[in-house]
Amino acid sequence: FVAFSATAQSPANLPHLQKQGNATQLIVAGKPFLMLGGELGNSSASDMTYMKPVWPKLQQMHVNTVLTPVYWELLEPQEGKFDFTLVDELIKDARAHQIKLVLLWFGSWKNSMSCYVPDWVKTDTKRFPRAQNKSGRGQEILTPFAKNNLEADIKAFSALMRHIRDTDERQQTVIMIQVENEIGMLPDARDHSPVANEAFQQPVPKTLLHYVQTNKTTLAPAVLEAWKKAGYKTSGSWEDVFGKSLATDEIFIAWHFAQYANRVTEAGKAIYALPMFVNAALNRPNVKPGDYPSGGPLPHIIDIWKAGAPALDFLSPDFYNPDFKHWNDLYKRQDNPLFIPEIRFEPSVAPKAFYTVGHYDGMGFSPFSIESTDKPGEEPLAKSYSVLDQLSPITLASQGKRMMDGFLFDKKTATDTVRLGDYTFLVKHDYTLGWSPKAKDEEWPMTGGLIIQTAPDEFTVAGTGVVITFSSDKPEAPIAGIVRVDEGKYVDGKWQPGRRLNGDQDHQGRHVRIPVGEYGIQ
Ligand code: N0T
Repeated sequence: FVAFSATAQSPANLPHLQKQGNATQLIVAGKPFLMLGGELGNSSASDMTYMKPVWPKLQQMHVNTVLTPVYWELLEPQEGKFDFTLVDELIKDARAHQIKLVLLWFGSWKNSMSCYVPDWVKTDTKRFPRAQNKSGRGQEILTPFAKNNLEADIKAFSALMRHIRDTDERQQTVIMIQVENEIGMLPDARDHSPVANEAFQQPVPKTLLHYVQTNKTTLAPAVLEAWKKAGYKTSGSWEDVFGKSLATDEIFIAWHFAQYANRVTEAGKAIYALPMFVNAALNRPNVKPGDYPSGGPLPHIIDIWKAGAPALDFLSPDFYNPDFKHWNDLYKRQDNPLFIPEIRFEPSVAPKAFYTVGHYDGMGFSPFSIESTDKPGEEPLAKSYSVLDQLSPITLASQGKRMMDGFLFDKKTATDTVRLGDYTFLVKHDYTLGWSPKAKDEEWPMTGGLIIQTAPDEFTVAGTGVVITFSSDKPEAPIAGIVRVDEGKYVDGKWQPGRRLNGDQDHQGRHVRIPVGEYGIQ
């Protein structure tokens, strides 16, 4: 009798996305995983000595996933000669600190520019042509229209994915890949190089025309508007179908960026099929494409990316804008789960992380330049992540099932209602009580949290700076009141109650409250 045991992972065991109700979850090692992330500053991961003191900081903040660039210029310093030293050390150090990795492929484009391409690409503009502006001036941006550019990127990215497969398939420290970084054209709405101009005269591809026709009722605003104005044509050049405007220039370049990213993604997945996504530098209202990076995976043209890059698992927003809810509402769709790969690292990330998990069933959250803090243990984020980490078995089990919601408050938007089970909760910023002297301040710190129904009449609340009252939706119930409130924590998924909160702490049974400055679970 000879026993045989397979060691190789089947693709089903790789990190992958899976639906639960109407939420999409990241599955790692067979279980849903919440990425309590942080993205490194751009240059930190080019020197593992520099990184040494960073790892313990990350652990102190309860970061379980690091988003870190892999730089094409350092991966392939000479054409065809790959150096995996940095990647190997990165993976080794991440493992030693029980941290997962999302690798950001700084390949052809990084914030529009091509600053991470190796010097043999940078200096050979004949072989690796650049995008041009309207007046024919070459940019420090590879054109997406040159086969050589795409092939060189694919070669390098494939080598990377092959190496990760060969060295990490068993342990799966690398769980996801971002393809390129904040793709978008500058300084004009589209590339005006000769190859680009030629492509612009070509008919709009059938795939795209088919997509816009099939999805006519839900089309992204800029696409619909352009197509409508030009009379809903179903064949012809880009200007025939979408009219002559900057919107058309953006649609055109978005399609070609999407196709390029799609080919890179397909090539990588054919070797090692990790989930892959792209991120967007958000635009601002009343700014023209080209003044912001044109044609990135932005909400007003999102369908172009959905049609042009089906190999990508989702598209993500980077937050350096206000209006957190506004943009998240646009990115969270049935065909697009929410993951926030970058957000400016400031105190408000703490309540925003709660809101992302509770309200959007977010797959993860990741402040940018996470290593920049000097007091990691005291960061509001550390307190928020500690709570989210304890709660993750419950939040993950509740996603997509109408058992959980989140809330986010400032002085202007200080109240919200949440319905769960037989109850309606009126949730408010703690300062609406007026009990704190700071309630008189001009500005209030952002606060927020989440609530989960854990049994018909039992709810778990977590967050900071919130106060909650509730009423029953049962027609026969004259009042709804508090039986008991316990604060506590989860240790290895088991609830360990601390104080019984009553009297002043629940206002003699009137409300549930987590004051500003405290981060807790009740
Ligand atoms: C981000 C980061 C990094 C006042 C900026 C944001 C990262 C990239 N780009 O630190 O460069 O690699 O993805 C661009 C948005 C800036 C808006 C500034 C508004």
